[in-house]
Amino acid sequence: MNPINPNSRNEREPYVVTSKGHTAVAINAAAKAGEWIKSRQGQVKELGTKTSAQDLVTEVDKGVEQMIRRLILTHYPDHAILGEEGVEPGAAAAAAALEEAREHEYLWIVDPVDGTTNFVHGFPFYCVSIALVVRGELTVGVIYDPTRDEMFVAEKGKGAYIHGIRASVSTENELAGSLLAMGFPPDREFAQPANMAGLQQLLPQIRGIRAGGSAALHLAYVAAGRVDAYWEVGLNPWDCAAGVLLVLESGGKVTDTRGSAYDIGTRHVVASNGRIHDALIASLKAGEATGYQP
Ligand code: 2AM
Ligand code: CA
Repeated sequence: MNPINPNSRNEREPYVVTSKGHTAVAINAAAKAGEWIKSRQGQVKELGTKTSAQDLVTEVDKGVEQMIRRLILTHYPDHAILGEEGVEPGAAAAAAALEEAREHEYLWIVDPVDGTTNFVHGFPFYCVSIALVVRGELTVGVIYDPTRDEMFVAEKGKGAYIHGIRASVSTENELAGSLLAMGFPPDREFAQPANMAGLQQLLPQIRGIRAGGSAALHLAYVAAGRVDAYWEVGLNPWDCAAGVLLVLESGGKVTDTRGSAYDIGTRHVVASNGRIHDALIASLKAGEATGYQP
């Protein structure tokens, strides 16, 4: 701020656009990022791995995260951003980064490409996920699927929308009639056995199961009523933050796999239409598939 005249901008200070709301900024960033990702499908040049051969990263993930960061900081230079590609791989590094990030009043949580494996293989099920946490509370969640050109938007207390049309969770009451989604993060030591145990336990009780490879998009599908519930053990904050708000604002329920309240640090997540939530958790517990010590 110029100390002599607070209204005259110091030439060295960056110009800050302040006229757009948080949600508009998130939508704009997700749309731009999504278009760019889609244009690069099938053209990955630098395929890298993180913790294992299953844990992929590409130049697109990194480039898109930079693009989203720049777009957000253009509007809100003092906000904090927690992005997948800015954090070292592994649960411990993610937890440490989140603890540091929690200090900030305005925290954006960004996954530039959720479903990187799909993106690399040309399997069209991946998305951009952007959430805003204000003083610890999820307030905006935007997920954009560039393949289907679907923009899922939720604002705290204002509902969830797909291209402006109100989204709501399904009305299924029974596991027997439910289509569920789940997934397998690349960690084979801890997450894979837990998720396999859940699959083994639930598959015989339900109508069908899908493991599409994008936690964020599966959460958006719960919000849209396309699947009745979703669970996964071993997630990071950027995989779920935006999707969790979408589910809550479309009338669903989100907890950890034991039924405790969701927090942005929760790694073992259950999201549902609310009606089958308790049955799903009881089943995961019975199958020792919660990812927590019994
Ligand atoms: P990603 O594509 O953004 O990496 C698979 O069901 C889910 O696990 C995807 O949402 C995938 O997100 C996520 N995932 C991939 N690597 C992960 C990791 N190391 N830890 C936690 N989740 C991960
Ligand atoms: Ca990602």
